[in-house]
Amino acid sequence: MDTASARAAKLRELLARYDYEYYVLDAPSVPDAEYDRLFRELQELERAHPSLVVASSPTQRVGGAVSGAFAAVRHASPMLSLNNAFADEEVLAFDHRVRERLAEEGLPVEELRYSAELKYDGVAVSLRYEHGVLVQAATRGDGATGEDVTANIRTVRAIPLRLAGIAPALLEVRGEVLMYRREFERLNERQREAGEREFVNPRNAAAGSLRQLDPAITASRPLRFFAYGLGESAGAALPATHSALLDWLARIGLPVGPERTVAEGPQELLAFHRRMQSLRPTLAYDIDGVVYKVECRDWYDAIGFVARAPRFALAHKFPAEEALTELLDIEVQVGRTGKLTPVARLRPVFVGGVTVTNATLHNEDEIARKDLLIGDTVVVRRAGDVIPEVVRALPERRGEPPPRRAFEMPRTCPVCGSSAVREEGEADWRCVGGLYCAAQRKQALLHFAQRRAMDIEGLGEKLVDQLVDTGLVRTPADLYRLDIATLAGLERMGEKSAANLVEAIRRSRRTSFARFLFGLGIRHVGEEVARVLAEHYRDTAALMREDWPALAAAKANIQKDNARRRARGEAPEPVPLEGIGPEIVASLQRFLAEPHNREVIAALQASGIEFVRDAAPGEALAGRSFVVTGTLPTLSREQAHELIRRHGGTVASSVSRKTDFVVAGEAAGSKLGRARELGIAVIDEAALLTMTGEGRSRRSPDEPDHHSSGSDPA
Ligand code: 5U1
Repeated sequence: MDTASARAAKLRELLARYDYEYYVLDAPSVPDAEYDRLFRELQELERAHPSLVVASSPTQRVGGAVSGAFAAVRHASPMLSLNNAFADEEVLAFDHRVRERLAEEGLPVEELRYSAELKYDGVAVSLRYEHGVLVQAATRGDGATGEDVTANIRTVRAIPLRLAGIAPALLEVRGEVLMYRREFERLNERQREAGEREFVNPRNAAAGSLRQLDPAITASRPLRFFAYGLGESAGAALPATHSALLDWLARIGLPVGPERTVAEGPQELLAFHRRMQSLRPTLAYDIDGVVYKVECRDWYDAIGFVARAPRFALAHKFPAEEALTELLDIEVQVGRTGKLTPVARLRPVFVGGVTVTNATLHNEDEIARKDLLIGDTVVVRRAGDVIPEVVRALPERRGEPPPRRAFEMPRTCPVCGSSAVREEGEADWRCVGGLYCAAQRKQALLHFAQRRAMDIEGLGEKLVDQLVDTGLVRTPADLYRLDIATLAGLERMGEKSAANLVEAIRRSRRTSFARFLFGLGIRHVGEEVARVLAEHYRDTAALMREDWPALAAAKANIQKDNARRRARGEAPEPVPLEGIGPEIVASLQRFLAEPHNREVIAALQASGIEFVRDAAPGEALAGRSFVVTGTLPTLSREQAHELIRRHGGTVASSVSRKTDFVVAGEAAGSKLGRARELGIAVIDEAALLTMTGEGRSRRSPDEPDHHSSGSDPA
C-alpha cells in the first residue's frame, strides 16, 4: 500500500507538471501518448485503492455527475470592471487623473509607474484556493454574484488544482478563460462534422464550454486560462507591485500572459499599445486591447474607485475587428480569365482600423452558404492585415426595413454581354467573351504589364482603362505600337510620362521566356508553371508545335508504367514536364488552339520580343523553403520571392512543417503566428539579404511600387 501511495503521488506530480508544460508553458516535454499512459496508470491505481483518490488528482478533473443548474456564488470581494479608452487623449487624461489623486493623497507622484498587459478576450472567472487547493470557481456574473462553475473549471488543465510551493489560507485568483484560435477552429470543425452548432468566435466558444451542465463536455473543450489579478487573500505575503504579483502568480503555477511591460509614463503606455496592436494578429488567442494598472498596489485604495471600476486601471481598447453594417448591393466584377466575382457593396463601416466599403463574396455558393440577402444587416470582419470579409447575416433583423432581395448570378457578362457559364464541378461563372470582353482585356493587359511578367513601369489601371476604352489597345501586342504623341493625348498624360512609358514598353521587349509565358495569362499557368514550360520548350515556336493530347497520353502512360516499376522495386522513368498536370495541359491546349491567341503571340514576336535567360540561380538558399509575410522594409513581396528563387530557395505561400524560414516584416499576420507555433525560424529582411550575400536592398524604402499588380480574382 505504501508503494502504491508513493507511486500515485509521483504520478500526480508528473501529470501536474506535464499539464503545466503543455498548457502554461506551451512546451510539452513528453509526447501525448506518454501523458495518456501515466494518466491511465494513475486511474488504475486509484481504482484498486480508492483511498488514494484526492481532490487535486488530475484524474478528478472530469466531474462525472451532471449538475442541475449553476449555484450562485457571492464574490468575497467584488469582481470589478474596467473603464475603457479608445483614443490616446483618454490615456493621457487617465494618467492626469491618477497623478492628481496621488498628489491629493500626499503620495510620491514622481515614483508613479504603470504595469501594462494584454486584455484577453475571454470569460472572467475567480478561482478560490484555500490552503493551496482549488475549492471554488465562479464566473463574474454581475460582479457581486456569479455562477459556481467549479466542476467545469476543474477540467481546465491550464488551471492548477493545487498551487505550487505555497498554501496560503486564502487566495482568490482573477483571470480570463479563453480558447486559442486554432483550437477554436478545430472545435468548430468537429462541431460541423457532428452536425452540431458552430461557435461564432473563440470567446463565445469559451463561454459556451464553461457553462456546460455536463463537466465532461467542458473537459473535451480546449480551454486555457490567464491570471491577471487577485480578489481576497489571507496568509500570503503579496508582492508590492502589480508586475511582481504577475511574476509571483506564474511562480505558483498559474498561467500569466507573456506580453507585458512596466512603463514610466503615458508615452510608454501608448508605445506598448501600438506594439501589441501590431502583434495582435500573430498571437495564438484573441485580445481586444491592453490594460494599464498603477504598479504600486499599496496605492490602490487611495486612488479609489468610481462605481464598480477602479481609478488605478484602464482598458485601452483596439479598434473592433467585427462590425455590423448593411449589405447595400452585390455587384459582379469580371476578372482576367472571365471569372465573375460577386462583390458586396457595404454601407461604409469602420472596422479593424479602416473604413470598409466592399468585400469579395467569392462565388454564388458562398453567398448561399452564408444565406445573404441584399439589404441584410451583416457582420463584417477585418482582422490585422487580412482582407475584409462578410462573415454572416443577421436573419433575425429581416423584419426591419429595407426590404430584402435575393442575389442571382447574371447569366450574361455585365461588361460585354457575352453569355456566362458555370462548368460542371466548378464554383465560378465565367464570361465566354475572352478578349472581346473589355473587362478581360483590361485585366489581361494589367497582368501582362505587371512587375513579375513584362515589368512595364507606369502602365497602371487608369491608363489601361483609357487605352482599352478609346480602342487604342486591344491586345498586349498593340502596346508595342504606341507612340509618344498618341499617349500624350490621353488624360493625365504629359509628354514626359508618355515618353517614359514608351521607353518602358521598349525595354520590356528584352525579357525571359518564363516571364513572357506567365504574362500571357493562360489559365493555371502561374510563375512556377511558366518556369517549367520555359525550361522545356525554350521558345514560342516549340510550344506552339506541341501535340497536347499526345503529350497528355504519353505522360499518363509513363506514370502508369512507373507505378508498375515501383511495385517491382525498379527505378521510375522520368516523366516529361513533371508537375504539369492534366488540367494545365488542357488549359494550354485550349489557349493555343484559339487562332486569336496564336495571332497575339505572333504579333508580340514580330514586335521584337527577345528572350534572354533569367539569371542562373545561386546556391546559397538551395534546398531551403521560405514564406514571406508582412511588409518588408525595402523589398516588395515579389522582389523578396525573386531574390530567394535566384539563390536557389523555394517560396511557398503558407507555413507548414516543411518551411525552413519565415521572413517577417511589419504587420506580419497569421503566418508569423503559425511559424511560432511550429517553431520555425523567423528572420527579417536584413537576415535574408545577408544569407544571399546581397547585403543592401534593391529598392530604396521610399520608392513607391511603380505600377498596379493587375491582380485578378480569377
Ligand atoms: N489583463 C487584465 N484584464 N483585466 C480585466 N487585467 C485586468 N484587470 C481587471 C479586469 C476586469 O480588473 C482589475 C483591474 C480589477
